Amino acid sequence: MSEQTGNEENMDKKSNRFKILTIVLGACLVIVTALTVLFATGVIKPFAGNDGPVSETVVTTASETAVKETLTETAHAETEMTETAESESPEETGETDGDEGGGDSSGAATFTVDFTIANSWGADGAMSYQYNVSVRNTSRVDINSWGPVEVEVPAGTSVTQAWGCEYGIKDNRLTIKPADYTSGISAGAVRGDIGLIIESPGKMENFSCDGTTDSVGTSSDSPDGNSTSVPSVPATPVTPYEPPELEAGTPVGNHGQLSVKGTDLVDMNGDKYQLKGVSTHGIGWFPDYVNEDAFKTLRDSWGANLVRIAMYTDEYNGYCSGGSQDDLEALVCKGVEACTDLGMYVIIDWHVLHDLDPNKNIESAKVFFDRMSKKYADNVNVIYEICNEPNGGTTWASIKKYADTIIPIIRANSPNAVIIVGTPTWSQDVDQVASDPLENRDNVMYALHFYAATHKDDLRNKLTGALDAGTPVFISEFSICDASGSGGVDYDSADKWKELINSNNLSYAGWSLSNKAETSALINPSCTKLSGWDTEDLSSTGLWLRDMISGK
Ligand code: IDC
Repeated sequence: MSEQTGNEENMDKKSNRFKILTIVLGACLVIVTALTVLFATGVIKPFAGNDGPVSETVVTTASETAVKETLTETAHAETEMTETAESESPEETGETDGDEGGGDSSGAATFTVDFTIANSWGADGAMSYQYNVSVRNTSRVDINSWGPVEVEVPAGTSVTQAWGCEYGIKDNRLTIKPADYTSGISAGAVRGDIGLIIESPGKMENFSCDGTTDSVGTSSDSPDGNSTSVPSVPATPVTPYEPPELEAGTPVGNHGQLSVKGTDLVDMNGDKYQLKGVSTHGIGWFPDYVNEDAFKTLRDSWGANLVRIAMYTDEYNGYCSGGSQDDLEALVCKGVEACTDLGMYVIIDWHVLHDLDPNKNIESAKVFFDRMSKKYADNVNVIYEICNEPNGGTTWASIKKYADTIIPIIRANSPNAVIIVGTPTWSQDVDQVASDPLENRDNVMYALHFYAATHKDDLRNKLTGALDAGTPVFISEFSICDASGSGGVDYDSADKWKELINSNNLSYAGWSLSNKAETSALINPSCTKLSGWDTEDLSSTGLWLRDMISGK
């Protein structure tokens, strides 16, 4: 092959390469032109404009400062939040922890606080928002505290109620930190019994923020160590109730704040005092008997100084089984306030029965007792019965755990209130208390319930033994028929109980203020009067109880 031929071949190769390059460049030009046209016509959007996932990522992973900035916007309006997220600079997202869900086993741990609107009411310019707050421990270590966290809120925002947290508002910044009982969260768990009701002139949305804490280690979490339930709570905020002046001559006017001394209930002068009264039936079943005239009849013609308001938690649209929490709570309050007007003592009874173990609905109980003890903090006549009748094998240890959670919640608001704690086996095992006392036992009494036709010497002996061992007992529910609430009356056993109760000055409430066709109902089934009952209106049980209360 000649040199010439060789050169020609080289020339050909070069010319081929040139052609390929031209084709490639031409193709690129076509693609670029096409893309330009598509962008210009809006058929394709740049990535930063693709909202949704981008804004979510920023909200949950940005640094605390960046999140606060974002929250300023989210608290106002959703659309503004998206804008903020879109314009987030790489530097800000670059501050991201980078150890998602990891925390740091030697130092700070991470958590996320979600504020979710559960309810809202009011009118434009003055809306109330009920936020359920849940805190997720996003680290791999238990945390002992998760606050304070701070978010910016519209000017003029105020908090009307809070549970499970403490709050402050200053310069449009809302700060929340945990209440003692919500502070500990196990690694990876969610704490959900926290909430706020916020009143705001601006529109509020759901929002979240992240935080870190150095307080790591052993968690003081709820009994299961892994609280994940977010209970619903009544929508309306709690307004503290201002009780009227105590009227001299009424039971509360004469005896004031009660307390527990040894095994005795004593009045404000330290003198032994016996409460004698009646329990409503479940207020969800028989709401109409919760009325002031009914209680006045009990006070004036029976000599009662006590009413127990029984609110079932599990049965028949109970507080924790689908009943309207607003309506049930309103009925409890109606009953408490009727008693207050009449100068009578009143028990708020969290009527655990089919739910067996009070820990089953402990999250709702925390909210309920926090609300009630806040509302009635200034009432000297309110007594809290925190679990009617644990049963189904619920142990005293389990009840203790529950009581040692609920009692401090009540004490934080109403430090002196008398509290009644249920005992195992439908509130019969008062004998187990003395050897294994509660941590929080000041002004606490223990429930013993009996149904005279079923419970006889065995239970009477148990009661005597408990008193001898120094256990203060309150007979917060009983009747003289069998334990079903029906069957025949056993007058012989009933009289023995009466003697035992009175000789020990024990306080009691008889079941139940209703006209249900069952032996324990105090009103005859044919009587539809809701107050002012005469002798002929009362059942055999009603007549017997009226005699007992009036001292016959
Ligand atoms: C009963 C009522 C009855 C109702 C039932 C619901 O009398 O009308 O249908 O509850 O479970 C208790 C309980 C109390 C019971 C009562 C009678 O505290 O709620 O009321 N009883 O069974 N303990 C022992 C007996």
